[in-house]
Amino acid sequence: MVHPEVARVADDIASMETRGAATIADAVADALATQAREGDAADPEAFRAGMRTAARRLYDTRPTAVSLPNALRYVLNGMEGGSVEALRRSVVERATAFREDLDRAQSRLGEIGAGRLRDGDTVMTHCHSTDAMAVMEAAVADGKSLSAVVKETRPRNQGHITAEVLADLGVDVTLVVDNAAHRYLDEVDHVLVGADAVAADGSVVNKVGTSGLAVSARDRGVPIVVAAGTIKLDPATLTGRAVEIEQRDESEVIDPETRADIGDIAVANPAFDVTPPRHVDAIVTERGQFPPESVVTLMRELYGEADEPWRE
Ligand code: RUB
Repeated sequence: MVHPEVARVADDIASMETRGAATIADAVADALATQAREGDAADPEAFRAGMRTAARRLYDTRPTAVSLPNALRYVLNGMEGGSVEALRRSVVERATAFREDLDRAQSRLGEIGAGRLRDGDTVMTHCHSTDAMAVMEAAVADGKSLSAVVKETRPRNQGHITAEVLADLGVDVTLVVDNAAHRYLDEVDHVLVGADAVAADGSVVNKVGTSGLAVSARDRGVPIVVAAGTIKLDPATLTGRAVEIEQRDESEVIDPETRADIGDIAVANPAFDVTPPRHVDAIVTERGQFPPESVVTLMRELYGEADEPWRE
């Protein structure tokens, strides 16, 4: 049986109460640990089946952030032991290690990325990325004074979270509507975004609007930096699988009443888009920064085959 806490975590991810690729990964690892610790399995087989069911429940929440299946893989592939007690211990240890690594990776990539920012620089952001925020935080900790032009990021306005985080860090923040981005690019030194997935060819999947921002930034000669820990690398793309782009409910885009007044129209709400490697200057990970075309080497080194242990 899926523990109620696992169901709650899954519901929070689906409703975006819990959101952002790294935060989702952390939440699912913690949920698997809860399933292991508090599940009611009577024997090893039931324990393993319960873990797989819990993992599938978590997997089915949102399709794009690869950190989610990467977290499930890391925890489930470390499940071992001949008794329920041993299995339980292995899952809890593995989930704890995953969450600690995630935390360390974020601090490390922040320090690495901070090296790109100079005192007095202005950064443009899109959406809210904890990896990107780690870069800003590390730069501020280095004593750099920074400004930010923060895109509000329709339809869910995650830019408001970014604005609050950066203001708390002491960054001088200007919030702009998405359509004003091009107008402000002349005044910024870097575009800094996160990623939900990075494909083997170096394409970056992130909040819809990232690819248009990257095209505009290229046009203005502004470097585009993607802060993305290695859990964002999608090993399934090594064999040519495309990253699925989540389509969310149209009510996020338009009020149902207004829509009815307008008449017979279609509404589309893709949550993410794909920025090709030629529009990305650097991908900053905890293992260093890479030109997008070379992440494939790191992907091969860190991930084997993209198995799906929750399906066995
Ligand atoms: C969040 C989003 C973020 C990435 C990276 O989209 O696109 O840029 O997930 O975030 P949503 P992080 O709000 O739809 O989840 O760096 O925190 O992993």
